[in-house]
Amino acid sequence: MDSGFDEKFMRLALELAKKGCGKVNPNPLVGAVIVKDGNVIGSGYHTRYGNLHAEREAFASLTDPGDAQGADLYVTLEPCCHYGKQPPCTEAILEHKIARVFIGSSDPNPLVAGKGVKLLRSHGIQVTEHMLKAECDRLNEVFFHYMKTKRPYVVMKYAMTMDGKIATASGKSRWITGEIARRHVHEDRNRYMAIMVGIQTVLKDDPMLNCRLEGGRNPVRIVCDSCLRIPEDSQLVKSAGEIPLWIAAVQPETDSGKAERLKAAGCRILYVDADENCHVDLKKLMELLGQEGIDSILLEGGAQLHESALRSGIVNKVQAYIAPKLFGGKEAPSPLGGSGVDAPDEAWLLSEPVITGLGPDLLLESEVIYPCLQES
Ligand code: AOF
Ligand code: ZN
Repeated sequence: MDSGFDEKFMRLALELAKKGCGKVNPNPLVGAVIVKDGNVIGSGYHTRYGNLHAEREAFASLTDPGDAQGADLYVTLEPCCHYGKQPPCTEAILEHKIARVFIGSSDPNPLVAGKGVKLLRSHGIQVTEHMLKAECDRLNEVFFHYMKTKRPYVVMKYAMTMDGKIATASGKSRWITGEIARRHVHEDRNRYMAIMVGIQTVLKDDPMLNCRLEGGRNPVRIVCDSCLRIPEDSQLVKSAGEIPLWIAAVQPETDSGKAERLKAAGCRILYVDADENCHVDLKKLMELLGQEGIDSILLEGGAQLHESALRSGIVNKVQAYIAPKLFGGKEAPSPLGGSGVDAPDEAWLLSEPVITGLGPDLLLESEVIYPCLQES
């Protein structure tokens, strides 16, 4: 069998894995395909946190469980070999007498981490690792980061014109990109567990920050609001009973009663230490959110918070949506505020971007490659 043929089945497993987007966090997205004599005889994916793993879903889809004997299994992540919410997938693979296993990514979970592969090999199963590894790894960048650091994977997102403006000089920003790009943002609001903005964005735009995809999941909404300035009649507070709203603030010296009123409205207040500028210390906030089980955050502005986030080393990926338009205007804002860097050689460096066309607009995605303080 040539390798192009094998990759076709791994690609199918990848497509299946993506169906778990927004439902499996903080678990990985995993897809599995069972192939015999060149035909797909079973397939499955991890559908929801706590549910069956992809491999067992694939076995459950077989017409006759005996059909898997001597078959090949393509799975996007190394099969687990431990008891968690689910029993080990390696056991199911052995029980079904699979002959060969093709794997995309290795599982960084210390309970697995190579032990799954070893166990399969020790039972005479032929294992091929790293098939379409780059694609499989990219699919689970959140899981890998969270498993390693116990802090959320942060994606900094903004939409700008080709002259680098995120709003006009008078502050209007609806809309910069077209419908297809905006739909992509909602797919990400479904995919990432939380969305975070600064208080300035709330005061200026009064956003809802929900996911408007049919069947989509609303992210936990987080506002960085050191002094608890959030208006009690804002859309965010008014909807806090239905969609989680967490406010990250610095504990005030005197209690004005606002915190109690916000809590009564359904908000959750997370008190975090202040940084040297008396703002919420973002690194500490990430630690806290990681402990709360938040594996990923879509950071949607504004410019001030973006720059602070980069400066504190918490940003993993940048998503720049670029619309073929020009706004002009000396006072029109750009995606990063603050004081920025002084010299070009002090720039925050990004990896070579992955470019996606979204109708008339472009999406550029790059990893931040400064020494990531979170991982040190
Ligand atoms: C797989 N296939 O589909 C998934 C895997 O608590 P549990 O039992 O769901 O275990 C979660 C861990 O199992 C998770 O951290 C990761 O290491 C692995 N997830 N493994 O072989 C799957 N979802
Ligand atoms: Zn498993």
